[in-house]
Parts: sequence; structure tokens; C-alpha cells
Amino acid sequence: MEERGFIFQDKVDREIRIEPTDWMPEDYRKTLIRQISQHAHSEIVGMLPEANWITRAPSLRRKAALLAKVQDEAGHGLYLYSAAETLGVSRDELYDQLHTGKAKYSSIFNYPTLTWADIGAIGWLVDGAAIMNQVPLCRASYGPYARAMVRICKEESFHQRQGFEIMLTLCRGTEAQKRLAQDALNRWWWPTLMMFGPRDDDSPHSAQSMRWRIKRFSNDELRQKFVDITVEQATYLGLTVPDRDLRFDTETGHYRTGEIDWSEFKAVISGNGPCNRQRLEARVKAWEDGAWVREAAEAHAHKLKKKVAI
Ligand code: FAQ
Repeated sequence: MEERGFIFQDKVDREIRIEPTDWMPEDYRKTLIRQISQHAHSEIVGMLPEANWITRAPSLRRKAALLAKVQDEAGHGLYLYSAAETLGVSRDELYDQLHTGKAKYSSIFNYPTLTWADIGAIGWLVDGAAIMNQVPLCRASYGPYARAMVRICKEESFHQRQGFEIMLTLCRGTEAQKRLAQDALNRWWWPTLMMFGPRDDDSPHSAQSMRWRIKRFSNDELRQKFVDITVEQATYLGLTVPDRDLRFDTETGHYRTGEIDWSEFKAVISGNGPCNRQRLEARVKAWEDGAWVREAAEAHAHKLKKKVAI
């Protein structure tokens, strides 16, 4: 057992990918199921805030792009559920964990999309944060997860640009449009910073996940990279980041933010954010409304099997 553990860690250290049929420590398997399934749920629940604006997109071009983005997210969820299944958990179990409120998904999707500018802010900030966190995951030690992330990141990068372009259009528009863009930044800035997870000294899983090379950077490192890039993009847009304590530290070359409201983060991840109940209800309803499709598909597969047997 010890020797297997040693060989496993040695492979990880030498950047040899771990594949589903390889031996792996039970805790590594559990950690991956936890992270990959939370990630899959996030993609699926993440469709809801944006779907709210598909029927109200301001032009056909915007509607087509938003529809395509939301479809991509469904695809991301499916690749990720498939990656989780390679670790021996069934998709039904994962859905059940989501629908019964046992599973976490990203805190960010528990905030409402009040105006069209929120769709711009989600693409720019939320997808921007997702890319920052997910590009290193393309080098995660577990093969199926890393490979799924490659395609996901390419698509997220398109999503981020469509969001930034919406923001740019609004910021170059009328005063009222610019106000919408600023209001969206005001509401999405802090929740986006929370997406990276708790501070390093309050993150129970980080150290082990870094030893296993599932994570390559800590939560705070990724958050800092995101802040450094995004503050400059906000300046380019002519928007103000809603943080009075934000300053550029000439010594380190980084922007320093004020303190994140961790009590808000904790409330949201324990089910008490502005839209948690609404999001879960929508997922459970979709599952229940789809029961007849699953039954019909099963009956059809059963018929086909019978035919082949004859
Ligand atoms: N929300 O010890 P750590 C997207 C939980 S996809 C909710 O630091 P870890 C695409 C954490 O699970 C966005 N819970 O944990 C899109 C753990 O709880 P547990 C999703 C959070 O795993 C864009 C506890 O706190 N991306 O946006 C959050 O080492 C636009 C302790 O935390 C991923 O899932 C949070 N923000 O690091 C779709 C990426 N943060 O399990 C639609 C993959 C932490 O003990 C529209 N995941 N928690 O009960 C990761 O990189 C990691 O799992 C972290 C957390 C960095 C999220």
C-alpha cells in the first residue's frame, strides 16, 4: 500500500498523468469527485442567470451569441460529469446531490441578473475569473479532468470576449448605458472575487490539492492575478472599481484590494444567498419535467435491445 502511494506521488511529481485505471489514493479520488462535480454543477446552474436574458437580448446578434454561450455551458457541464464518472460515481448520484442541496456549486450563480449589462459583466468578470482559475487546471494531474478543461478554456475565452464587448458597447454609448455598466460592475465585482474561494489561510483543501497537482496556484494567487488584469480593463472601459481601498502597490507591482466580506461568502455557500432557493427550484423542476423524456429514451433503448436479441 505504502509503495503504491509512493509510486503514485512520484508519477504526480514527474508530471505523468493519472488515468482512471491507475491506482490512486482514496482521498485523491474523493477530492477529484468533489471538485469536478462542483465544477459541473456550476456550469449547469450557471446557465440560469444568463438564460433569464435570452428572450430580452437587445438584438438578434446578441441573442444568437448568448444562446450559443449558454449551450456551451451545458456542454461543459456534460464533459465534467463524464470526467467525474470515470472516478466511479454515477451521474444519478451527482444529480441527486445537487437536487437535494448536498452539493456545492459556485457562489457566483446565486446572484440575480437585473439588467442587460449584467450579461456583459458575467462574461467579462465571471468568465474572466473562470479562465484564470481553469487554465492551470488544463495541467491537473488527473487526465480526464485536464483534457476536459482544454476545450472548456477555449470556449470560456470566447465567452469572456463577448462579455467585454457588451461592456465596451455600453461604455461607449449614452450616459444611461454607461450607468448600467457601472451598476453591473458595482454588483458583480465583490462576488466575482469570492469565486476564487476562501483566503489561503482559511482554505482546508488547498495544501493537499497542490501536493497532488490538482491545483497549481492557491486561491489568493489566482485572485491577485485576476485583480491585476481586471482593474486595468475597468480603467480602459472608463469604469470605477467599487473599492475605496483599492490601490496600486509600487513595491510589489500589484493592486491591493480592500477586505472581502467573507460573511457574505459563507452565507451564500451555505444556501442563504439572494437566489439559492430559486436556482435549486429551477434545477429540480427541469429534472422533474424531463422525466418523460428519460422514460421514453429508456423504453426506446429497451425495444432496440430486444430487436437485436431476436
Ligand atoms: N463557491 O478549501 P477550498 C464558471 C468551497 S465555473 C462555492 O479553497 P478547493 C463557468 C469549496 O468547495 C465556476 N463554494 O476548496 C461559467 C470547499 O467546500 P467543501 C466554478 C466554494 O476545492 C461562467 C470550501 O469552500 N469553477 O464560472 C467556493 O480547494 C459563466 C473550502 O474551499 C470551478 O468549480 C465558491 N466560490 O478550492 C458558467 C473550478 N470557493 O467541498 C456560466 C474548479 C470555495 O469542502 C457562466 N474548482 N468553495 O464543502 C476549483 O478550482 C476549486 O474547487 C475552488 C475551491 C478554487 C473553487
